[in-house]
Amino acid sequence: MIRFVLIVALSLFAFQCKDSSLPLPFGAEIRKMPVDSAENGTIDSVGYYIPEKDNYRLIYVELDKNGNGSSDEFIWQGHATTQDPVSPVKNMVKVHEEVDENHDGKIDLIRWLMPNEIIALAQKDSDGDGYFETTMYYNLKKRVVRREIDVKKEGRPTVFIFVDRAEIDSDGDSIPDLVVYGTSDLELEEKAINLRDTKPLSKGASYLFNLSLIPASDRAILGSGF
Ligand SMILES: [Ca+2]
Ligand SMILES: [Ca+2]
Ligand SMILES: [Ca+2]
Ligand SMILES: [Ca+2]
Repeated sequence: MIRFVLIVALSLFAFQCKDSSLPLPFGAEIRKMPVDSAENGTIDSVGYYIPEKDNYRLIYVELDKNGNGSSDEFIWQGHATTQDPVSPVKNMVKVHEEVDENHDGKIDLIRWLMPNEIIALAQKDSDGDGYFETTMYYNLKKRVVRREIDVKKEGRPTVFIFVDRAEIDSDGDSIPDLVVYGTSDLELEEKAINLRDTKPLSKGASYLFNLSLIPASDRAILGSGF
């Protein structure tokens, strides 16, 4: 329910952005608009906007989704808006989003977006230690098709999880040399991290180095050379 009200509140706000095609005036003043999106008397969102002639341009929003007084979603809006198909409302186009999914006050998920809420890339701090060890690549159907995990937290991934296999760089030269197969993401991650049921993998057979070997529907948007 909170989510629904929130979307309506933000959509209405965006509706005031009649024309976003004008260039930003140099040195424009940024203003804050607090919103009680849950309508319970407590401010849980704040929008930052630039006032223009007969127009407000929303540029950044912060939300407190669980109402504990600390923001857990931070959204940067792109230059454009999109027309809602069923109402006169114009929707925001997010370009960047940072989320505190477990509400502990620290960001644990970062997303880079394209129009229509397609996610190009996301980074996740799965164990909450402040180090973003997991990078997720998406396809155009908004599905994660490759997950790279920096298992040893040394600045580069060593496990690459695709839809039906995981590749492992066991000797740290950034080239996968082992492969495991499985049917679920969890199974693949467990096998890859524990080096269970591994088989040798040549560079020529690696999905990471030969993206054309991957079925087209399972290729990531970024870097697949469509
Ligand atoms: Ca919160
Ligand atoms: Ca967190
Ligand atoms: Ca981490
Ligand atoms: Ca290697």
